[in-house]
Amino acid sequence: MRILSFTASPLIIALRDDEQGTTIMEFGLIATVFVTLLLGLFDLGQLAYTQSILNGAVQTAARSSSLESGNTTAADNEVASIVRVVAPGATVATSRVSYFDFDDIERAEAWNDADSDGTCSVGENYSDENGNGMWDEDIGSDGNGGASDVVIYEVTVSYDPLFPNPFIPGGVSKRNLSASTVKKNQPFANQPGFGDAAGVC
Ligand SMILES: [Ca+2]
Ligand SMILES: [Ca+2]
Repeated sequence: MRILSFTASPLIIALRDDEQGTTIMEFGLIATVFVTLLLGLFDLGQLAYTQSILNGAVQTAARSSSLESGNTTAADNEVASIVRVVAPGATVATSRVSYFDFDDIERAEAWNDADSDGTCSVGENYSDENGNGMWDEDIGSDGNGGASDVVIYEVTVSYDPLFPNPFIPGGVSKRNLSASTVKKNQPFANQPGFGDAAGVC
């Protein structure tokens, strides 16, 4: 019976014993971890800095908007302009909801909750305090309101990271931030009271 035998060639032996590529392999592994950490730090830095800039810009815009001479469009544009310095190309969205006073924030309009279910059911009477012709679970009105009104100003920001990281889940997706504040408008005129028109849900 013939027994097959295998004898490694000198080339195979040389390749097997060659350790010159070891350093490259090690560098590749370490570099991946290092770059991931570095990108993560830069990304967190941009996130924290943008949030800080956004907070300050929102406060300034809300204060200027609360004045009789306030220009909300200009204030919003200024916020976007400031944010885009640190988050180029960011999408900036703003919203304002006004209330008669602080106690009214997210308050429902008065209604006769006959069935005690916490909402204005069909047939129940309500008082249309904000005058929009319907019952509102939140009495707030969109916009900057008028004299002495309390306004919630909120800004949301979405941007592509300057330091995307393809090595982690979500590392290249958009970053989303928001900031809000509450300010009372300057008492530059008499504040209209609540409406009292009756309605039926
Ligand atoms: Ca009800
Ligand atoms: Ca209403």
